Amino acid sequence: MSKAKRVCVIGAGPSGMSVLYHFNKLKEQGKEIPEITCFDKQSDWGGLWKYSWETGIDQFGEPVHGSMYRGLWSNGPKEALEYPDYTFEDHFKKAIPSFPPREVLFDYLKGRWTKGDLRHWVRFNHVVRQVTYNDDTDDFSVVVKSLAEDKDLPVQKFDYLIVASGHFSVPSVPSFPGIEEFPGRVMHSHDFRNAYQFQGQTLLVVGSSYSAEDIALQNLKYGAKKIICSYKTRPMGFKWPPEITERPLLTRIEGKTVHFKDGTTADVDAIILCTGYYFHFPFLEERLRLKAKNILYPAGMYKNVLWTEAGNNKFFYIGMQDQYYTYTMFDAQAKWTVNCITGELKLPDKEAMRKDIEKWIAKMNELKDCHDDINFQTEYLVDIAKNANYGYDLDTAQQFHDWEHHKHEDILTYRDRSHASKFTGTQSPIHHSTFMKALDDSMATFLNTKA
Ligand code: FAD
Ligand code: NA0
Repeated sequence: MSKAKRVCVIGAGPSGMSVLYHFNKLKEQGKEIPEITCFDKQSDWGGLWKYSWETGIDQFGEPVHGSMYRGLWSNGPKEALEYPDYTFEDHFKKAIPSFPPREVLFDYLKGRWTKGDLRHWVRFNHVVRQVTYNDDTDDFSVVVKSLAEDKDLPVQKFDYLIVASGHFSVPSVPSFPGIEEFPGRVMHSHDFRNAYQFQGQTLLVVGSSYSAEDIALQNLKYGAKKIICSYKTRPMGFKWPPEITERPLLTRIEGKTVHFKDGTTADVDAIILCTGYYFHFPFLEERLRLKAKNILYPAGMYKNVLWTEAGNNKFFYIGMQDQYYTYTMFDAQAKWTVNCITGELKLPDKEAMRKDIEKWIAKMNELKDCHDDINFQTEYLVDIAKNANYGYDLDTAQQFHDWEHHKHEDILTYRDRSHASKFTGTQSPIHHSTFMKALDDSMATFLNTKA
C-alpha cells in the first residue's frame, strides 16, 4: 500500500476513535499505514461523552453536538460494552459495579484512547463543511472550517472518507396544536441537561423509547412531582411507580391542559419532547448521504458500514444504526473499515454486496421484540467481527437479555443489579448506593475514592 494514501475521519467520538485505535495498532506492529486526519468540531474528544452544559448554539455559532445530561448513568450493563483488550478492571484496577455514571464511562474510554498515540491525528475545533467525491480523480474534496480561527481551510484531498459523526444530535421536533400558547417550558431531550429545575413539577414527556424512559426516571429521582409519558405507537409498559404514568398521544394543548387520544386531560408545568433524532449530514454531497431512521440495518450499507450507493468502495459510516451494542460494535466496524483500506480485506463484487444487504434487511423486517433485536444485532456483530479478523468473541447477548428482564421486573432497580464480565469472568460488585438514591454520581463517589 502506498504511503501517499490519505484517510479522513469525521468525528472523534467512540466510533471515530476506534478507527484511530486500529490504525495505531497496525503502526505499533510496524505496518505501513495511510496518512490520517480526524476532524472534530468539538474542543475535545469523546463525542456525546464529552458532556457539554451548552444547549442550542455554541461559542462558534455551531449547533451544540451534546445530548447527554448530567445525571446520566449507563442504560445498559457495562459488561455489554466492554472492550476485550481493555477491560474495566484493566482501567480501574478493581472490579466496579455494572451501571456506571457518565463520567466513569468517559474515563474508561479515555484510558483506552491514551494507551496509544492517537490524539495527534485529531484536529479539534474543526468542522467539516463539505465533502464531494471526484469521479475523475477517484478521491474526495473536503472543506473544513477552523472554528477558532474563523477560517475555511484550503480544500483538502483524501482517498478514503469515514463518517463517524453520530446520529443523536439533531432533534426531531414534532408540533402539537396549542403548543405555541403553552405557558411553561417546552424542550427536546437534546437540550435536557439536569432535572433539578423540574423539582415539584408535573411533566409531560412525549415519546416511548430510551430518552423518554430515562428522562422520566431522572425527573422522579431528582424530585419532580408527577410525570406523564405520552406514546405514539405503544407504551413502554414498565411497572412504573405511582408518580409515572403512561397515556396515548396528546391531541392538543389548551393553556396548561393537555388532551390525550383516550379523552383524558392533565395539567402540566413543562413538556419534554423525547421524540428522537434526525440523520443529518448537511456536509455530504447528495449521493454520499445516508438517509435513514434509527433502525438496526439502514439500507445501502454493506456490513452496515460501507456506503455502496456511491459505487467507489471508499466511503464508510461507523455507528449509524440503532444501538444495543455500542463501543464493541463501533470497534469491530472500525477494524473492518481499516482492513478494507489497508487491503487486508477483499470486498466481494457489487451484486454479492447487494444480496448481503438484502439478506440482513429481510431478517430485520421479521424481528418481533427487543429480544429478537438483540439476537439480530449480536448475529450482525459476530459476522462483521469474524470478517474483520477481530480476534475476540463479542457476543454479550445474554447480558442484554438479562438486562431486559431486569428492566421489566423493576425499572427502578435494574441499575442496581450485577452482571459478569465476559472477558475477566468477574461478577461485578453491588454499588454502595442504589441508583434512585445516588444523587452524587461523581466518579470519586461512585468508585468510593472520595477523601
Ligand atoms: P458521537 O458520540 O455522537 O460523536 C460524534 C462526533 O462527531 C462528535 O464529537 C461531533 O463533534 C463530531 N462531529 C459531528 N459532525 C461533525 C462535523 N461536521 N465536523 C466535525 N466533527 C463533527 N451508549 C452507551 O453505550 N451507553 C449509554 O449509556 C448511552 N447513553 C446515551 C445517552 C444519550 C442521551 C444519547 C443520545 C446516546 C447514548 N448512548 C449510549 C449512545 C451513543 O450514541 C454512543 O455511546 C456513542 O456516543 C456514539 O459514538 P459516535 O462516535 O458514533 O458518535
Ligand atoms: P431516543 O429515545 O432519543 O434514544 C436515542 C422516540 O420518539 C420513539 O419512542 C418514537 O415513538 C418517538 N416519536 C417520534 N416522533 C414522535 C411524535 N411525532 N410523537 C410522539 N412520539 C414520537 O430516540 P429513539 O430514536 O430511540 O426513539 C424516538 C438514543 O439515545 C438511544 O440509542 C439510547 O440508547 C440513547 N439514550 C441513552 C440513555 C442512557 O443511556 C438515555 C437516553 C437516550 P414511536 O412510537 O414512533 O416509536 C441513560
